[in-house]
Amino acid sequence: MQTQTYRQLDRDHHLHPFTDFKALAEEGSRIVTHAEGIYIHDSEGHRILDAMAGLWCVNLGYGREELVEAATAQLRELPYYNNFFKSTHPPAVKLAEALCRLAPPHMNRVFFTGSGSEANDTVLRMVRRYWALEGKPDKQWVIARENAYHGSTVAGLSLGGMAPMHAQGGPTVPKIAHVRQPYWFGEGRDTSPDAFGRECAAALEAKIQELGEENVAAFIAEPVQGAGGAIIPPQSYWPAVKEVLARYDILLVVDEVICGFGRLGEWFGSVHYGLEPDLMPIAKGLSSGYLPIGGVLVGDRVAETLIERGGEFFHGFTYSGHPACAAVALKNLELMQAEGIVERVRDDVGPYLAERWATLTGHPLVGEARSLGLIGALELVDPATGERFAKSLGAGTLCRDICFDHGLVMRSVGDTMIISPPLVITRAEIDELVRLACEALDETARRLAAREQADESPLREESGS
Ligand code: PXG
Repeated sequence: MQTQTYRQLDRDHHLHPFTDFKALAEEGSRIVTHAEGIYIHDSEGHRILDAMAGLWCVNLGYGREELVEAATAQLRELPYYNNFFKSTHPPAVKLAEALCRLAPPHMNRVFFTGSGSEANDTVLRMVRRYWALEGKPDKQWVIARENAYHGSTVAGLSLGGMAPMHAQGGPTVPKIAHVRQPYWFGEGRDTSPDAFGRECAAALEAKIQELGEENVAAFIAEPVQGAGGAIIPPQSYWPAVKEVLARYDILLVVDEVICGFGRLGEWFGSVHYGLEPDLMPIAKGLSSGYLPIGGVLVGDRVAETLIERGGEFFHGFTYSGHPACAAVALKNLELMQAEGIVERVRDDVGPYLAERWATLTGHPLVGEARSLGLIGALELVDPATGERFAKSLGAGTLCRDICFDHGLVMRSVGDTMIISPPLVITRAEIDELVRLACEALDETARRLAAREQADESPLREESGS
């Protein structure tokens, strides 16, 4: 089928996620046809460096035959069976064991789901159930953070702190509160990063006290906020949060959907930051995105109560631990270990990206370039003032579109440009990524200057009056 035919059918029948349907219908979608390594190809013959690893997930890169074989072999052997009603199957059991071996020592159980959102729905069910079983049924409040992303189901979006999502679809799940995010560049530049990190931790403590410890079930957070804008907290933040949490009896949920499986140079973001979570939702990199699978790793404290005192847990999904998805995830973990992917991110390509990415700080459009492991962000600012552009200029979206035209997928969150490339990216490919990003920034700067000039031109003033 030709590009135009696909575009027409897409426009006529397909409602895309997180999309302005009408605007997309006018612009037409990009049709991605195939991919290999860290590159995707579209139907018009463009080869594009995918610096987002799909949607933060294709960690082993595209075209890994071993994963394809794991899926097909399992589909032939047993394409589906469930884990309900006292049944299970070898891939789910093997994956559960492998995951618990990689997880911190106090995490020895996993509950499988089909996605990260379902994992966070499971989290909400588990923490409230845990406290009810502990004889503290009032402990129901979950404290999350503004601008966090925990998924798009009703529980996921309620835990998340994305204001535009809350504004759509009516009331969110009750008893979820949001506290300040540790976004120094966006919200804390009037003080030092470390002081700001401690202020954010203090805001968590203030919220616990306001709600009353006896009513708070858990605190949930991403180690590094992904969808919110690759927000790497100030160094003081996590140690200060740990100090706060040590003073209260509430559970810690660390959302590892993006940071898990090597993104920060450890198997889990929690390990990087020295956290001891009670629950860790996982998904994405678990299967390198080849098939959909997620889950919740459950620490011994919660697991023992659910097992010993819980009776039946009325929760689960048709595809919890789906055999083909589990087989692919298992193979993905085996390959990651055999190829030393996590160590490579920590000791080689992570530091190399940090070094190369930091050079972009010198670009007039860049107010901050930050990275950790293989996650990174650029904050776009007006070269004239060093401050944010007017929102109406749409600098981030413009830069994203220009990146695509230059053969690079870099995502924009407002005027923050973010990357999260496949973990198999090489040093030479990092050089290419940074070169493409720099070219795109140059072009963005030119186009923004032209837009600003047009805004100030007499013609524009006349038409506006
Ligand atoms: N937690 C975190 C931290 C995530 O990043 C989810 C949960 C939900 O996972 P599922 O599998 O249900 O999507 C996510 C997902 C973006 C973007 O635009 C990010 C995600 C999903 C879709 C878009 O950056 N993250």
